[in-house]
Amino acid sequence: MASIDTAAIGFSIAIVAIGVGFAFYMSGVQDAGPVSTSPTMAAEKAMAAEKAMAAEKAMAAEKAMAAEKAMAAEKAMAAEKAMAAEKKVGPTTHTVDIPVGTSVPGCEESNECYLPADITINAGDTVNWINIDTAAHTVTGGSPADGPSGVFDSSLVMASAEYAFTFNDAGNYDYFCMVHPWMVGSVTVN
Ligand SMILES: [Cu+2]
Repeated sequence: MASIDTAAIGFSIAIVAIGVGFAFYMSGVQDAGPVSTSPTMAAEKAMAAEKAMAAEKAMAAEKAMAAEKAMAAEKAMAAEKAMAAEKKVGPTTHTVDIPVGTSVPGCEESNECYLPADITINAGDTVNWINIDTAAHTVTGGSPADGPSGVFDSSLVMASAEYAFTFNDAGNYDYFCMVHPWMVGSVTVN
């Protein structure tokens, strides 16, 4: 009989234990209610952090681009300065060829009796004519119609010979070949 009592007591204790456990479980579920909002807050925080990082990254990228732009601009300015410095280096010599075959008419049709036939230079620059033809030619200031201007005249430039003249005054200088009057050219001095 005593064993049945023990079993009954044990059963009762077990039921009470389950009841208490259930109560605890319910309170836990109820407690979980307000806590359940924290995951959304955490997600919001994570999103905000991501946004902040993205903004930082964008700013860093912008800064890098601005720095690159500034460097490119500096380089361009330096290049321009170098070019300006080169220009200021002083008088230069320009080459004009007297082409092969100009002793017979034809070159005037394409304005190639001197190459280049028209050249623009700065005051103080020199033009050096090189006769690469087999015939002799002249580089004579003026025009076939008006004759020599007297400003410059190479007289006969033999095959493979050269003639140079320095133009110190601005202006437009026509010239021609006294041997072959179809040969004309011009020098524009700025
Ligand atoms: Cu000639």
